[in-house]
Amino acid sequence: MNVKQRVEKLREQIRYHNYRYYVLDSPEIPDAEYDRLMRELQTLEAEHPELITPDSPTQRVGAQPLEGFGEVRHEVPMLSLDNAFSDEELAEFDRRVRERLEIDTVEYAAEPKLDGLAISLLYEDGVLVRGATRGDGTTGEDVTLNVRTIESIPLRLMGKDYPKRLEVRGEVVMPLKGFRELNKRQQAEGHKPFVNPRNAAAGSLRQLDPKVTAQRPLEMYCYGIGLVEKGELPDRHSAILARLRDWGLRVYKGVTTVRGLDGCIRYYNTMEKRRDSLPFDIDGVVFKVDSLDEQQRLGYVARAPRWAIARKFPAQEELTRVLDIDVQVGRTGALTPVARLEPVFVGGVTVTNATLHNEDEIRRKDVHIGDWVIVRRAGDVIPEVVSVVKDRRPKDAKPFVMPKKCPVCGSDIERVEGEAVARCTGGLYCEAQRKEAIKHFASRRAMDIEGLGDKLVEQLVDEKLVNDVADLYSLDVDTLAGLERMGRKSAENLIKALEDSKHTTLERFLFALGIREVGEVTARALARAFGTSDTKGMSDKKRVRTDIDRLAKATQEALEAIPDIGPVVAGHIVKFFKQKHNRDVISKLLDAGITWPPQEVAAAQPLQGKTYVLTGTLSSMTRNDAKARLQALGAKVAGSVSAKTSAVIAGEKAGSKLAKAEKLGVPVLSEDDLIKLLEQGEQGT
Ligand code: 9MJ
Repeated sequence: MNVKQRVEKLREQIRYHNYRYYVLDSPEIPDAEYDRLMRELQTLEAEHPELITPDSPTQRVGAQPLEGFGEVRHEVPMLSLDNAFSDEELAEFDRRVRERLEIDTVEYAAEPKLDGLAISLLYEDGVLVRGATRGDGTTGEDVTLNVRTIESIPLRLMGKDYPKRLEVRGEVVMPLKGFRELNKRQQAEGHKPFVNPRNAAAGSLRQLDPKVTAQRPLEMYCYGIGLVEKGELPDRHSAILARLRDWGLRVYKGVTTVRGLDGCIRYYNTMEKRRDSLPFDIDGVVFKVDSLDEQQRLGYVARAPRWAIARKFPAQEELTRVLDIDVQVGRTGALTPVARLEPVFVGGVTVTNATLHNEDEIRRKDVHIGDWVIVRRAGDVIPEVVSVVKDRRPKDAKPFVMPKKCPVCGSDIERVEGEAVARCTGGLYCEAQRKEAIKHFASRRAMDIEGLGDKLVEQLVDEKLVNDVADLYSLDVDTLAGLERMGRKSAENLIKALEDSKHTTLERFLFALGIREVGEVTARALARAFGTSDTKGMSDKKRVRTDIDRLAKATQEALEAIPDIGPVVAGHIVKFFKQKHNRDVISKLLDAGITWPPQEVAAAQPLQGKTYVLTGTLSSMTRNDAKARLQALGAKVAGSVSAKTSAVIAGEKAGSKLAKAEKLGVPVLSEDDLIKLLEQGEQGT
């Protein structure tokens, strides 16, 4: 084989592996092997520069920064989409389509509506020759050098039967994980973080220096075509997308076809539920009449096709005004500034408050009282103020000043050097902290006191009926029934729920105490370490006290010796038990009859200290079952591979995690190995 042939062979291999890795998410070879192919190609090209071609995989980044972007006139205009904001509007669209086509049921292609930047790619003889933004639909910007750096965009199409000239259209997006990492980097380097993934994608693609774009985590998903010359394409949109996939372009795997309005509504509902678990932001779904013949008969209006519609999700970002900024005191005394907002419908609910996180965040975002702000509510997360619309700031807008004293109890506020949060030092003297502590104590994963909701806790504290968590157990039906909005039946139920809650477990009890940074996992570790298992005829009452006494007397060193407990948490535990009022409350709780069973003798934990990563599909059990069984043997199960991973367990179709394991030299186990490992551990051998 001569050099030219070897170079071409290498390019073909690298293109194929790029496709496996970036488009299919399913690499065949480890990264190290890929790197070797790439290095060999680079070396040969350096020795024989006359062999370099623009579509060589080595040529993604190379050119000098641009002075400005050139213009691109779209030979076939890049249209936008009409929107439907309700099922009714969607039904209207479907009715219009059916009437014009004079058919009963329409077959639609259904796609997620990606929230990024629309891009057109031009391939000539299968080689990427131009990338352009949508611009105003007629004229866009030439971003060829930048799109070339995006690895999911092939520089050359696969296969042979593509048209001589083919324009592919799609959306360039920044996946959420990459967006968060990029923003962390931006902040660490003193740059302004991006407001959302779409802005980050647009900003990254419109960089004059392609080297910057190359470092940004961008991906392109294709959803259609524009210009086609000299070539045959299928007569259905869904089949064209399948063809794009064959040519090595990335098409989102959730793209499908549905029948009629019912099918559209089902797809919309499914995608809305999945929205928060997708790796990128979507702002709706798109329905397109699948038959190209029918598309043609429907035609266009102004700048949008009559054969497509975007069914938008409720907006996750909206504009509203900050009426005031209050400071809330949390269970651990943490002060959180909260913006009181003019009510606004966002993310499917009416929002009146949004968190501002802490003082530094308010400074960074420069939020004033009276400002117009963008509020975001995504999924079930707490709404937050994203940014301020500065040019709408009213003259009388007031900057926020963090109070010097706790707004609830008047105690001093402390802000530990290097920490973002300021805290009220009042502890349980502070009514706000007390209320939060009681709410936490009663919550489902703690003492699980049914019927003791947040509002009732606040009422009980305000009425001075309950001062600390132990007082809950002195309540009686008559007192409760005397409260506003409380019937006798509810009062009786609550007293019964309080009685029931007395039979708990040590780990729940320790979690319920609300010791700083003691979550359920730490509480379980403490219960394992301090719970009595050998009762030696001890009474239950004595045993329960013994458990607590042992924990209360534990030294910093003894606590740090427990797996998963570090110096900070150990410090919080010691400090908690040093305070007499905490010991008194616990004593009162035990007097009230709170009890738990003896600690079970911990099962052998032969995999203690090991960390596994599961990837691919297992055939004999689900990944969740495998995870639970590994954890029961003391192992940790992590989501990503690092040098500390003990082994990666690879099922069928294992992807990039397997490649990463091989790159880092982490051992890889098969499903059979896993079964052996579990069986040995479970039999205690
Ligand atoms: C997005 N943004 O995901 C279209 N889009 O089709 C999808 N956009 C589109 N299709 C014709 N999936 C014009 C725009």
